[in-house]
Amino acid sequence: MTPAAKAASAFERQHGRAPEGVWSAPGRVNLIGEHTDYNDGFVLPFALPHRIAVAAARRADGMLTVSTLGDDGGVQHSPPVSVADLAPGTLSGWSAYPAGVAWVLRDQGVHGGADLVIAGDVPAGAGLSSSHALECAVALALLGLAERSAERPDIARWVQRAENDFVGAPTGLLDQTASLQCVEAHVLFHDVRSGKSEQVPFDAAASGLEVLVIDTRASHSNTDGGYASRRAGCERAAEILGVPALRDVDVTELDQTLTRLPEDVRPLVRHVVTENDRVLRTVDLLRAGRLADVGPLISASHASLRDDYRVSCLELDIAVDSAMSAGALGARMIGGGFGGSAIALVPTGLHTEVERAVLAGFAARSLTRPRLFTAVPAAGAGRDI
Ligand code: GAF
Repeated sequence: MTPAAKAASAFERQHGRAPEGVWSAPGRVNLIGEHTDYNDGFVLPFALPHRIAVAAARRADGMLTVSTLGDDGGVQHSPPVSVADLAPGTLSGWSAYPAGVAWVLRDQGVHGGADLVIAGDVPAGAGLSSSHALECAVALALLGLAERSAERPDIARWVQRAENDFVGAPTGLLDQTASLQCVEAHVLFHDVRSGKSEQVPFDAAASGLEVLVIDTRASHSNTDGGYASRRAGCERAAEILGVPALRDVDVTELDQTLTRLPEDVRPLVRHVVTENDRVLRTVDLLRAGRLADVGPLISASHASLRDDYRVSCLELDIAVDSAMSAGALGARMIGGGFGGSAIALVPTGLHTEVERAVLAGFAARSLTRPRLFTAVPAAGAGRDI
């Protein structure tokens, strides 16, 4: 059963009536362009087939109820809250995500209460953007119930505000944009500053390749201090350089620019500036149909995230090194880091060897067995039922 069908039938069981609609949104993989979004830079994600679905119906009493269907079939209920009373700091944990979206949409004139039932298959804490998939699906559901249409970039910014100001995670626009704007069979080349996007065709199989996702099962979160401190360092560096954002640092003048900065922020700046450049070079290669040549850029991204940005961890490095040792053309951690997932660009004929090498690398260090799957760009968020 799809997440949408599961959410719909769980809604009927729970509320004794059919939902008015079911909306869903996908998790994402970011091919390249990590920690560039909050520096006004470039990203290149695609949507996963894994989705979070929200079955929803209006309530007349202004209350918001949220029930989540677990993998084991059990249902978890968040305490009902009054939409009118929602305020940052009033909720924490998983229930803060849907409530934060209701809070932010209140300012857009969406006031009504709702019953929401959530089901999904985006692994949580895997760096595949399950929380943003949830928030985007809730946003579409609440807007849909209110019969309000809105532009996807606006919805992405509202969801970002919910995440920043209500949940307390100072994240950028990558994940919401990916979930809301990606389309099947393409990667989304998105310029965060201008808001402009290009759908770039992406058919790895046609090049005899695949994107293997390695969920290390080392749990990842954007709400602890590591993400926020990197972001603050970037903002401090931009201020010292007198530019609006690190996006404005010219890669050809990077070495000289670094000399104007305190030692502690230099590696952060080096990562962001070179990563933006790698995104642009990757897009050029994809437009030229040269996917296999993207491998070294993907690996350079990992080295930069590991050594300069310092957001990798043992499990991510083992995933990347094992995949490369077995013939991957490139591999890197994705998302915020400190856990979560890596990707490897793998010749299809080497899939089994790469998988075996990764599993052996984890087993040799007695680490939890990672989950591996091949990812093909899927559809973005929308209404299912
Ligand atoms: C997390 C954040 F949510 C994104 O905004 C982005 O900064 C990413 O980490 C790193 O590229 O997924």
